Amino acid sequence: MSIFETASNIYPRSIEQRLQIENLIAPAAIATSRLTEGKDAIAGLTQTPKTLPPRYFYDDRGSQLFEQICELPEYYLTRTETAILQKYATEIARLTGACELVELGSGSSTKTRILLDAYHKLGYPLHYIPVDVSAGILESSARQLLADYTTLKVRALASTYELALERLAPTLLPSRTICFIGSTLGNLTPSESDEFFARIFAALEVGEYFLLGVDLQKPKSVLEAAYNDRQGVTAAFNLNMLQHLNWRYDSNFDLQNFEHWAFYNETEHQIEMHLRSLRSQTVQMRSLNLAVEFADRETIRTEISRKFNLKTLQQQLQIQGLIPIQTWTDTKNWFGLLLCQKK
Ligand code: AVI
Repeated sequence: MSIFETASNIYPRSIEQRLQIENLIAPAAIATSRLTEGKDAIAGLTQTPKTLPPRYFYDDRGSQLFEQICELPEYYLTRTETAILQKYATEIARLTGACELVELGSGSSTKTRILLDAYHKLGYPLHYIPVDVSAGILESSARQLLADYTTLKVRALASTYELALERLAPTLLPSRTICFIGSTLGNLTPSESDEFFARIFAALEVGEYFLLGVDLQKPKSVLEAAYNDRQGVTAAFNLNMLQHLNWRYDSNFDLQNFEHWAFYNETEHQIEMHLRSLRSQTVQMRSLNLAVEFADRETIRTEISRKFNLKTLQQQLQIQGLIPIQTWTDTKNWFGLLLCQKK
C-alpha cells in the first residue's frame, strides 16, 4: 500500500460519492452578480471602438463549437500543446510530486487526462478541481472522467476564474498545481494578465505550482489560417456570441446582419476577432435597457488572442513571484508550456 492509499480509495466508491459540484454563478448564488451582470456588455458596446468580453462566447453551444475548433486542421494550438503534454507529463508529475490539480477553463478536460495518467502511473492520488463557466460541459466531462478513473475525486466549480481562485479550500494533498493551459492567457490584455498572475500568486502557497500553456509568435499566414478556417467553424463560434446575447439579455441581434473578421495585428502580436455590421442598424438589448447603433461596416472586437515571446513571458512571471522552473516547446517552437513555482 503506498503512503497515499487509504481504505476509501482501495475500495472504489461510486461516481456520486467522488463528485462534488458547486455552481458559483447560478443567478441565486451571488446577490451581487445580479447588479453587475451585463455591465461589461454595456461598457463595451457604448465605447468606440466597440468591444465585447470573450466570456460571452461560452454558452453551451459556444463551448461545443470551441471543441470543434480544437479539431480543425488549421487550428494547430490544441494538437501541438497535446503533443508537448504527452511527451513531458511524467516529467511534470515528477517535478510537482503528488498534488491537487486545479484547471481553469477546463472545458471537456481532454488534455487533463494526459496529466491524470502521469500522476496515476507514479502512484499519486488524483484530486481534480475543474473550473468552467459552462455548467453543462463541466458536469458531463466530470462524470466521464470519474467513470474512467475509479479513484479520482472531483470538485467541479461552475465559476469564473476570479471566484474559483478565491474559493479554493486548503488542499488535502502535499501540493497544488493550478493549470491554465490552451493559451487562454492570450485572451487577456497585458494588464488583465498581470492581475490574473497576482490572483494565481495569492491562491497558491509558497512552493506550489502554476502550469501555463501559451501560443507563441509565428508567421502571420499560419496564424490567420487558424482563425479563418475553411469550414467556417470559427465564424460560427464568433457569431454565436450574438445569439448568446439575444438569449441572455433579451436582444434582437440578427446574425444575418453581421460577419466574422479575424486578422493578425503584427504590432501588438495578437489575433483580433471582430464581428462586422453589414449595414447601419440599431439593436435593442431589452433587459439591459440599451439601444446599440451600428454604422455600416462598424465592428465589435470580440477577442484578442495574444501570441507570446517565451523570454518576455518568463520575465513577467518571475516579476509576479511565479518562478518558471521548466519550459517545454515543440520542434517548431509554436507552443510553450511553462511550469512555475511560487517563491
Ligand atoms: C480559448 N482561446 C485560447 C482560443 C484562442 O485561440 O484564442 C479561442 C478561440 N478563438 C477563436 N478560435 C479559438
